[in-house]
Amino acid sequence: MVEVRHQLLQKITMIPTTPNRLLAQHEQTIVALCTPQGSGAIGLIRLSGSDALVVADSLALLPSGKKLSDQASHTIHYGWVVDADQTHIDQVLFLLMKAPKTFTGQHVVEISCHNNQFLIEKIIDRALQCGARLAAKGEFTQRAVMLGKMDLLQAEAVSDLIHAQTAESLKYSLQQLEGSFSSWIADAEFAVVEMVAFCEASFEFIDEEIEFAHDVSIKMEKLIKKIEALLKTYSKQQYIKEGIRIVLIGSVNAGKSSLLNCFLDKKRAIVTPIPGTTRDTIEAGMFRDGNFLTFVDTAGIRKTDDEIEQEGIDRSFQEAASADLILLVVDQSSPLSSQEQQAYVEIIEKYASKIILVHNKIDLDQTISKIVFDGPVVQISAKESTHVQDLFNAIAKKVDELKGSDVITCLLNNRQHDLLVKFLEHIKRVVPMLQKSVDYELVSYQLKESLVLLSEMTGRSVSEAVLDKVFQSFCVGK
Ligand SMILES: Nc1nc2c(ncn2[C@@H]2O[C@H](COP(=O)(O)OP(=O)(O)OP(=O)(O)O)[C@@H](O)[C@H]2O)c(=O)[nH]1
Ligand SMILES: [Mg+2]
Repeated sequence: MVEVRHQLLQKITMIPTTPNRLLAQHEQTIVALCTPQGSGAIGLIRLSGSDALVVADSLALLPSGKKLSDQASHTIHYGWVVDADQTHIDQVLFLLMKAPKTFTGQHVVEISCHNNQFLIEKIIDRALQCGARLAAKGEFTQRAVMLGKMDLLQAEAVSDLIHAQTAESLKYSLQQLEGSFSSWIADAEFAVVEMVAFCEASFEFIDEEIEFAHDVSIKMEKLIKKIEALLKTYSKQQYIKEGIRIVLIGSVNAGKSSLLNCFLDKKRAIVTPIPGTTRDTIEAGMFRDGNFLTFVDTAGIRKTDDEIEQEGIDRSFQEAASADLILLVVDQSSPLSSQEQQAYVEIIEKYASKIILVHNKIDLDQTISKIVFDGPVVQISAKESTHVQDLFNAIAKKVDELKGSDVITCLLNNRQHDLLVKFLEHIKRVVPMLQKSVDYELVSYQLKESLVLLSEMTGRSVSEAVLDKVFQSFCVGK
């Protein structure tokens, strides 16, 4: 049986995976600026490819006059980037890293230069003259995947690591870059391969059929539970990854923009006594209590004949629908029209579980309108910034509720989530097949199909279009 499993694993890992166009392309030497554009002390330009050392030799001048490529791998050299006529372009450090122990698996030369836009352009132009071409988005990481330096899950973790918004998401991205999710998938893959092996063996040991079915059922149940547990925490994973979207909704002049400014402690949104001041949504983010909170100010809700304002109000409702939390703001010092009252009631009925009701303008000492709500209610003065801490406490409590107490093993992105859902559907189809008389060939076929989805997850068997899509979200130079 071990033999069968072994053969199967081999068969799976031998799926021809790298599209031909990409294979040809990754031979070429690419160049890009890896550090962000703009002012700063140091800029880092990276070369990678089979001719990276040739390109580097053509543009590098060392004080000793020796060739850069003759130096030992993984060493740093002071020198100059020079023009064809040996004119100095910049004084730099060359980081020489010969294949295969490099990020991409190819020869890599990194040039640490002065961070001046003109210098950087000149150095890159010089590399192009010497035979390199400009790197596409994420092309260095794509090469690392194609040359087996990392799998697609780890490559995605590189991008997540760069864009992580919270300490928690940084922690998960780093773990995933180091292979935590890849080994999670490898375990799932192993469990399926084992099941296939059971099935294939049963072709030969038909007498022991009942026991095989039982063993496969138990393994299957365990695997299904494991996947369901991870998928169940998907929305919580997104709160960690993307942060929490908090939308401020209410009638005109309720004080939504004042509240946004009060949160941010700056005059981000325009505030005036004129009803209908905010026409479009305004977003601003901040870190608070370990979470990244995005506040969204919206156009006040009222009946209007103004086409532009109406468009803004429609957007307010769309924002309410997609929000993680809603701060429903009411000006308690002035009466509400029956239409406004009705709008508040409708929003509460629709989104009660994600609402914090905010009674604003308590500094005015007159309570004319209050909305009844059977959930968290906070009274504040956005203008005078009083009781804002109470509101932050209420938000923190709601965020904790949203996150729940389930343990998270990894942070999935959309692609991984959708593939895992499909994989779960696939293996769940096997469960009824294991009842009564079992057609092992059919079970085995179904299981093998599901393995293809896992190979797509790790990038071992993935289409060119999917690869392009994944690496499109990267920046140039990564
Ligand atoms: N006294 C008092 N006035 C406030 C308070 N909050 C806002 N205001 C005033 O109410 C008016 C409207 O405030 P905004 O923050 O623009 O209200 P809004 O909800 O954004 O209004 P729209 O953009 O028109 O929907 C301004 O004159 C604010 O100064 C408050 O807590 N107390
Ligand atoms: Mg406003």
